[in-house]
Amino acid sequence: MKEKLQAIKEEAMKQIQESGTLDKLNDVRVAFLGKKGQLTAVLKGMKDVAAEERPIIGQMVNDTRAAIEKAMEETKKNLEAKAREEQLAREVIDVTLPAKKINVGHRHPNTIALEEVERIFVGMGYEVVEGPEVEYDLYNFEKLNIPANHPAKDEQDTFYITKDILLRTQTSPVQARIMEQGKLPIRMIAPGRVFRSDEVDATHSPSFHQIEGLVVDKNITFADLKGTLEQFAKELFGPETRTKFRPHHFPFTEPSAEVDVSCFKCGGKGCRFCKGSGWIEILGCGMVHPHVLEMCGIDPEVYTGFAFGVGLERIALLKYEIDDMRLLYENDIRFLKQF
Ligand code: 2NM
Repeated sequence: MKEKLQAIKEEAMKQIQESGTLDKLNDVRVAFLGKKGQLTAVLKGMKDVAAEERPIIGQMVNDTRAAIEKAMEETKKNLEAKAREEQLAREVIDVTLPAKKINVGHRHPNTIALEEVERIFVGMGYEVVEGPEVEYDLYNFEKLNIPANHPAKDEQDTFYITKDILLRTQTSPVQARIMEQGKLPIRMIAPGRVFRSDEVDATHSPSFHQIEGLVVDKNITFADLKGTLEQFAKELFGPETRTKFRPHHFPFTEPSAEVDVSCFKCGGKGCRFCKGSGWIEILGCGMVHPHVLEMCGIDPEVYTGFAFGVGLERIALLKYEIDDMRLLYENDIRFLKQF
Protein backbone atom coordinates (compact mmCIF):
# COMPACT_ATOMS: atom_id res chain seq x y z
CA MET A 1 0.00 0.00 0.00
CA LYS A 2 2.82 2.32 0.92
CA GLU A 3 4.51 1.68 -2.41
CA LYS A 4 1.27 2.25 -4.27
CA LEU A 5 0.75 5.64 -2.58
CA GLN A 6 4.34 6.56 -3.36
CA ALA A 7 3.80 5.63 -7.01
CA ILE A 8 0.57 7.67 -7.19
CA LYS A 9 2.33 10.66 -5.65
CA GLU A 10 5.23 10.45 -8.08
CA GLU A 11 2.96 10.06 -11.09
CA ALA A 12 0.77 12.98 -9.92
CA MET A 13 3.81 15.21 -9.40
CA LYS A 14 5.12 14.32 -12.86
CA GLN A 15 1.79 15.09 -14.54
CA ILE A 16 1.41 18.36 -12.60
CA GLN A 17 4.83 19.47 -13.78
CA GLU A 18 4.04 18.59 -17.37
CA SER A 19 0.52 20.06 -17.40
CA GLY A 20 1.51 23.41 -18.95
CA THR A 21 -2.03 24.91 -18.96
CA LEU A 22 -4.73 25.51 -16.37
CA ASP A 23 -7.11 23.20 -18.26
CA LYS A 24 -4.65 20.31 -18.27
CA LEU A 25 -3.85 20.92 -14.61
CA ASN A 26 -7.54 20.57 -13.82
CA ASP A 27 -7.63 17.26 -15.74
CA VAL A 28 -4.78 16.03 -13.53
CA ARG A 29 -6.70 17.09 -10.41
CA VAL A 30 -9.75 15.15 -11.54
CA ALA A 31 -7.63 12.08 -12.41
CA PHE A 32 -6.07 11.88 -8.94
CA LEU A 33 -8.25 13.71 -6.43
CA GLY A 34 -11.65 13.56 -8.16
CA LYS A 35 -14.54 11.27 -7.19
CA LYS A 36 -13.24 8.56 -9.50
CA GLY A 37 -9.61 9.59 -9.03
CA GLN A 38 -6.74 7.30 -8.15
CA LEU A 39 -6.30 8.55 -4.58
CA THR A 40 -10.01 8.36 -3.90
CA ALA A 41 -9.90 4.75 -5.09
CA VAL A 42 -7.23 4.01 -2.47
CA LEU A 43 -9.39 5.58 0.19
CA LYS A 44 -12.32 3.40 -0.90
CA GLY A 45 -10.06 0.32 -0.58
CA MET A 46 -9.46 1.03 3.16
CA LYS A 47 -12.15 -1.42 4.16
CA ASP A 48 -9.81 -4.22 3.04
CA VAL A 49 -6.96 -2.93 5.22
CA ALA A 50 -6.41 -4.54 8.57
CA ALA A 51 -8.01 -2.46 11.32
CA GLU A 52 -4.78 -1.74 13.20
CA GLU A 53 -3.10 -0.48 10.03
CA ARG A 54 -5.93 1.83 9.01
CA PRO A 55 -4.83 4.91 10.97
CA ILE A 56 -1.31 4.67 9.52
CA ILE A 57 -2.50 4.16 5.97
CA GLY A 58 -5.15 6.84 6.47
CA GLN A 59 -2.48 9.27 7.58
CA MET A 60 -0.37 8.34 4.57
CA VAL A 61 -3.27 8.95 2.18
CA ASN A 62 -3.90 12.35 3.77
CA ASP A 63 -0.22 13.27 3.51
CA THR A 64 -0.14 12.23 -0.14
CA ARG A 65 -3.30 14.25 -0.84
CA ALA A 66 -1.85 17.30 0.91
CA ALA A 67 1.39 17.03 -1.04
CA ILE A 68 -0.46 16.76 -4.38
CA GLU A 69 -2.75 19.66 -3.48
CA LYS A 70 0.19 21.83 -2.49
CA ALA A 71 1.99 21.12 -5.75
CA MET A 72 -1.21 21.83 -7.68
CA GLU A 73 -1.74 25.15 -5.91
CA GLU A 74 1.78 26.29 -6.70
CA THR A 75 1.59 25.22 -10.32
CA LYS A 76 -1.81 26.88 -10.65
CA LYS A 77 -0.37 30.17 -9.39
CA ASN A 78 2.53 29.94 -11.82
CA LEU A 79 0.27 29.09 -14.75
CA GLU A 80 -2.11 31.97 -13.93
CA ALA A 81 0.79 34.41 -13.77
CA LYS A 82 2.06 33.10 -17.09
CA ALA A 83 -1.40 33.42 -18.72
CA ARG A 84 -1.70 36.98 -17.44
CA GLU A 85 1.69 37.92 -18.82
CA GLU A 86 0.78 36.47 -22.20
CA GLN A 87 -2.51 38.40 -22.24
CA LEU A 88 -0.74 41.65 -21.39
CA ALA A 89 1.79 41.05 -24.15
CA ARG A 90 -1.06 40.41 -26.62
CA GLU A 91 -2.99 43.52 -25.63
CA VAL A 92 -0.09 45.91 -25.49
CA ILE A 93 -0.87 49.43 -26.78
CA ASP A 94 1.90 51.30 -28.53
CA VAL A 95 1.28 54.85 -27.38
CA THR A 96 3.99 56.11 -29.73
CA LEU A 97 2.02 55.12 -32.89
CA PRO A 98 0.78 58.15 -34.87
CA ALA A 99 -2.89 58.97 -34.20
CA LYS A 100 -5.61 58.38 -36.80
CA LYS A 101 -6.14 61.55 -38.83
CA ILE A 102 -9.50 63.21 -38.29
CA ASN A 103 -10.87 64.10 -41.70
CA VAL A 104 -12.55 67.48 -41.51
CA GLY A 105 -15.13 68.07 -44.24
CA HIS A 106 -14.84 70.76 -46.88
CA ARG A 107 -17.32 73.10 -48.50
CA HIS A 108 -18.06 72.29 -52.13
CA PRO A 109 -16.77 74.93 -54.60
CA ASN A 110 -20.41 75.50 -55.65
CA THR A 111 -21.27 76.28 -52.03
CA ILE A 112 -18.30 78.62 -51.63
CA ALA A 113 -19.31 80.47 -54.81
CA LEU A 114 -22.99 80.58 -53.74
CA GLU A 115 -22.14 81.99 -50.31
CA GLU A 116 -19.97 84.63 -51.97
CA VAL A 117 -22.76 85.69 -54.34
CA GLU A 118 -25.28 85.68 -51.46
CA ARG A 119 -22.94 87.79 -49.33
CA ILE A 120 -22.69 90.42 -52.10
CA PHE A 121 -26.44 90.72 -52.67
CA VAL A 122 -27.42 90.47 -49.00
CA GLY A 123 -24.98 93.36 -48.53
CA MET A 124 -27.06 95.35 -51.02
CA GLY A 125 -30.26 94.62 -49.10
CA TYR A 126 -31.54 91.59 -51.03
CA GLU A 127 -33.43 88.68 -49.49
CA VAL A 128 -32.51 85.06 -50.31
CA VAL A 129 -35.65 83.08 -51.23
CA GLU A 130 -36.02 79.40 -52.11
CA GLY A 131 -38.84 77.59 -53.88
CA PRO A 132 -39.89 74.14 -55.15
CA GLU A 133 -37.76 72.17 -57.63
CA VAL A 134 -40.89 70.50 -58.98
CA GLU A 135 -42.99 73.31 -60.47
CA TYR A 136 -46.18 74.03 -62.33
CA ASP A 137 -45.88 74.90 -66.00
CA LEU A 138 -47.85 78.00 -64.99
CA TYR A 139 -44.99 79.42 -62.87
CA ASN A 140 -42.04 78.01 -64.79
CA PHE A 141 -43.24 79.16 -68.23
CA GLU A 142 -46.66 80.77 -68.57
CA LYS A 143 -46.30 83.64 -66.08
CA LEU A 144 -42.79 84.32 -67.37
CA ASN A 145 -44.06 85.08 -70.84
CA ILE A 146 -43.11 81.69 -72.27
CA PRO A 147 -46.42 80.60 -73.79
CA ALA A 148 -47.50 77.25 -75.25
CA ASN A 149 -45.46 76.24 -78.31
CA HIS A 150 -42.44 78.30 -77.23
CA PRO A 151 -39.27 76.35 -78.19
CA ALA A 152 -37.99 76.42 -74.56
CA LYS A 153 -40.97 74.22 -73.63
CA ASP A 154 -39.90 71.41 -75.97
CA GLU A 155 -39.91 67.97 -74.35
CA GLN A 156 -36.35 67.68 -75.63
CA ASP A 157 -35.34 70.52 -73.27
CA THR A 158 -37.52 69.98 -70.22
CA PHE A 159 -38.23 67.10 -67.81
CA TYR A 160 -42.02 66.85 -67.58
CA ILE A 161 -43.73 65.01 -64.71
CA THR A 162 -47.19 65.53 -66.23
CA LYS A 163 -48.42 67.92 -68.88
CA ASP A 164 -48.68 70.68 -66.23
CA ILE A 165 -45.92 69.73 -63.76
CA LEU A 166 -42.19 69.66 -64.47
CA LEU A 167 -38.70 69.95 -62.99
CA ARG A 168 -38.07 73.71 -63.05
CA THR A 169 -35.76 74.86 -65.85
CA GLN A 170 -34.90 78.13 -64.06
CA THR A 171 -35.41 79.64 -60.59
CA SER A 172 -37.54 82.54 -61.89
CA PRO A 173 -40.78 80.69 -60.95
CA VAL A 174 -39.77 81.48 -57.34
CA GLN A 175 -39.85 85.15 -58.32
CA ALA A 176 -43.21 84.82 -60.08
CA ARG A 177 -44.58 83.38 -56.81
CA ILE A 178 -43.12 86.27 -54.76
CA MET A 179 -44.45 88.91 -57.19
CA GLU A 180 -47.86 87.27 -56.97
CA GLN A 181 -47.86 87.72 -53.17
CA GLY A 182 -47.92 91.46 -53.95
CA LYS A 183 -45.61 92.70 -51.16
CA LEU A 184 -43.69 95.54 -52.76
CA PRO A 185 -40.97 96.63 -53.17
CA ILE A 186 -39.12 93.36 -53.96
CA ARG A 187 -35.35 92.88 -53.68
CA MET A 188 -34.54 89.19 -53.84
CA ILE A 189 -32.27 86.50 -55.17
CA ALA A 190 -33.48 82.96 -55.81
CA PRO A 191 -30.66 80.39 -55.79
CA GLY A 192 -31.29 76.73 -56.47
CA ARG A 193 -31.14 73.58 -58.54
CA VAL A 194 -32.60 73.60 -62.04
CA PHE A 195 -33.06 70.86 -64.63
CA ARG A 196 -32.69 70.76 -68.40
CA SER A 197 -32.52 67.75 -70.66
CA ASP A 198 -28.87 68.26 -71.68
CA GLU A 199 -26.18 65.69 -72.37
CA VAL A 200 -23.29 65.72 -69.89
CA ASP A 201 -20.11 67.35 -71.17
CA ALA A 202 -17.42 69.75 -69.88
CA THR A 203 -19.88 72.67 -69.75
CA HIS A 204 -23.33 71.00 -69.50
CA SER A 205 -25.24 68.89 -67.00
CA PRO A 206 -28.95 67.94 -66.82
CA SER A 207 -28.98 69.34 -63.29
CA PHE A 208 -27.16 72.53 -62.35
CA HIS A 209 -27.71 75.64 -60.21
CA GLN A 210 -28.85 79.14 -60.94
CA ILE A 211 -29.04 82.35 -58.99
CA GLU A 212 -31.68 84.70 -60.31
CA GLY A 213 -32.19 88.21 -58.99
CA LEU A 214 -35.24 90.46 -59.05
CA VAL A 215 -35.91 94.05 -58.04
CA VAL A 216 -39.37 95.59 -58.41
CA ASP A 217 -40.19 99.09 -57.17
CA LYS A 218 -41.35 102.48 -58.44
CA ASN A 219 -38.83 104.22 -60.73
CA ILE A 220 -36.49 101.26 -61.25
CA THR A 221 -34.55 101.86 -64.48
CA PHE A 222 -31.92 100.17 -66.63
CA ALA A 223 -29.38 102.44 -64.87
CA ASP A 224 -30.18 100.65 -61.58
CA LEU A 225 -29.67 97.32 -63.33
CA LYS A 226 -26.30 98.42 -64.75
CA GLY A 227 -25.06 99.89 -61.47
CA THR A 228 -26.09 96.82 -59.49
CA LEU A 229 -24.45 94.30 -61.82
CA GLU A 230 -21.30 96.43 -62.21
CA GLN A 231 -20.97 96.48 -58.41
CA PHE A 232 -21.61 92.72 -58.29
CA ALA A 233 -18.90 92.04 -60.89
CA LYS A 234 -16.37 94.23 -59.04
CA GLU A 235 -17.03 92.47 -55.73
CA LEU A 236 -16.91 89.00 -57.28
CA PHE A 237 -13.93 89.39 -59.64
CA GLY A 238 -12.02 92.36 -58.18
CA PRO A 239 -12.28 96.19 -58.23
CA GLU A 240 -10.57 96.55 -61.64
CA THR A 241 -13.31 94.55 -63.36
CA ARG A 242 -15.16 96.33 -66.21
CA THR A 243 -18.54 95.20 -67.57
CA LYS A 244 -20.05 95.20 -71.03
CA PHE A 245 -23.79 94.95 -71.71
CA ARG A 246 -24.62 93.34 -75.07
CA PRO A 247 -28.21 93.45 -76.39
CA HIS A 248 -29.87 90.05 -76.20
CA HIS A 249 -33.33 88.49 -76.03
CA PHE A 250 -35.13 86.78 -73.17
CA PRO A 251 -38.90 86.23 -73.20
CA PHE A 252 -39.37 87.61 -69.64
CA THR A 253 -37.38 90.84 -70.00
CA GLU A 254 -37.46 93.78 -72.40
CA PRO A 255 -34.96 95.17 -73.14
CA SER A 256 -32.59 92.27 -72.37
CA ALA A 257 -28.83 92.01 -72.27
CA GLU A 258 -25.98 89.61 -71.74
CA VAL A 259 -23.17 90.84 -69.51
CA ASP A 260 -19.47 90.25 -70.07
CA VAL A 261 -16.76 91.06 -67.53
CA SER A 262 -13.20 92.04 -68.45
CA CYS A 263 -10.98 88.96 -68.13
CA PHE A 264 -9.68 88.83 -64.56
CA LYS A 265 -6.66 86.80 -65.74
CA CYS A 266 -5.25 89.21 -68.34
CA GLY A 267 -7.17 92.36 -67.44
CA GLY A 268 -8.73 92.48 -70.91
CA LYS A 269 -5.67 92.17 -73.15
CA GLY A 270 -6.70 88.72 -74.34
CA CYS A 271 -5.33 85.39 -73.12
CA ARG A 272 -5.97 81.66 -73.25
CA PHE A 273 -8.47 81.96 -70.40
CA CYS A 274 -10.77 84.42 -72.26
CA LYS A 275 -9.97 82.80 -75.61
CA GLY A 276 -8.21 85.94 -76.79
CA SER A 277 -11.24 88.25 -76.56
CA GLY A 278 -10.45 89.95 -73.23
CA TRP A 279 -14.08 89.39 -72.15
CA ILE A 280 -15.88 86.59 -70.28
CA GLU A 281 -19.67 86.16 -70.43
CA ILE A 282 -21.18 85.74 -66.98
CA LEU A 283 -24.89 86.50 -66.90
CA GLY A 284 -28.17 87.45 -68.57
CA CYS A 285 -30.43 90.29 -67.48
CA GLY A 286 -33.07 92.82 -68.45
CA MET A 287 -36.01 94.96 -67.41
CA VAL A 288 -38.91 92.74 -66.33
CA HIS A 289 -41.39 92.53 -69.21
CA PRO A 290 -44.56 94.55 -68.43
CA HIS A 291 -46.61 91.51 -69.40
CA VAL A 292 -44.79 89.42 -66.75
CA LEU A 293 -45.53 92.04 -64.06
CA GLU A 294 -49.14 92.11 -65.17
CA MET A 295 -49.53 88.30 -65.13
CA CYS A 296 -48.09 88.29 -61.60
CA GLY A 297 -50.58 90.92 -60.43
CA ILE A 298 -48.32 93.99 -60.45
CA ASP A 299 -49.40 97.18 -62.29
CA PRO A 300 -46.67 97.94 -64.88
CA GLU A 301 -47.89 101.54 -65.09
CA VAL A 302 -46.83 102.04 -61.46
CA TYR A 303 -43.96 99.59 -60.98
CA THR A 304 -40.93 98.61 -63.01
CA GLY A 305 -38.23 96.09 -62.28
CA PHE A 306 -35.04 94.42 -63.40
CA ALA A 307 -33.98 90.80 -63.24
CA PHE A 308 -30.90 88.74 -63.92
CA GLY A 309 -29.73 85.16 -63.92
CA VAL A 310 -26.28 83.62 -63.35
CA GLY A 311 -25.17 80.02 -63.52
CA LEU A 312 -23.59 79.01 -60.22
CA GLU A 313 -21.36 76.32 -61.76
CA ARG A 314 -20.17 78.81 -64.36
CA ILE A 315 -19.08 81.20 -61.57
CA ALA A 316 -17.37 78.37 -59.63
CA LEU A 317 -15.55 77.11 -62.76
CA LEU A 318 -14.35 80.63 -63.61
CA LYS A 319 -13.40 81.66 -60.10
CA TYR A 320 -11.44 78.50 -59.35
CA GLU A 321 -10.15 77.98 -62.92
CA ILE A 322 -11.70 74.52 -63.22
CA ASP A 323 -11.91 73.42 -66.86
CA ASP A 324 -14.50 70.64 -66.61
CA MET A 325 -17.91 70.91 -64.94
CA ARG A 326 -18.03 67.14 -64.34
CA LEU A 327 -15.34 67.54 -61.66
CA LEU A 328 -17.92 69.46 -59.59
CA TYR A 329 -20.22 66.42 -59.43
CA GLU A 330 -17.76 63.58 -58.79
CA ASN A 331 -17.21 64.48 -55.11
CA ASP A 332 -13.60 63.35 -55.20
CA ILE A 333 -12.29 64.68 -51.89
CA ARG A 334 -8.82 65.26 -53.41
CA PHE A 335 -10.42 67.65 -55.90
CA LEU A 336 -12.82 69.32 -53.45
CA LYS A 337 -10.10 70.01 -50.89
CA GLN A 338 -8.26 72.38 -53.21
CA PHE A 339 -10.66 75.31 -52.95
C1 2NM B 1 -32.18 85.57 -66.78
C2 2NM B 1 -32.01 86.59 -67.69
C3 2NM B 1 -32.90 87.65 -67.67
C4 2NM B 1 -35.22 86.65 -64.93
C5 2NM B 1 -36.45 87.19 -65.13
C6 2NM B 1 -37.17 86.96 -63.99
C7 2NM B 1 -38.53 87.34 -63.66
F1 2NM B 1 -39.09 86.45 -62.84
F2 2NM B 1 -38.56 88.49 -63.05
F3 2NM B 1 -39.25 87.42 -64.76
N1 2NM B 1 -36.36 86.28 -63.16
N2 2NM B 1 -35.17 86.11 -63.74
C8 2NM B 1 -34.10 86.64 -65.87
C9 2NM B 1 -33.94 87.67 -66.76
C10 2NM B 1 -33.22 85.60 -65.88
O1 2NM B 1 -31.37 84.46 -66.71
C11 2NM B 1 -30.32 84.31 -67.62
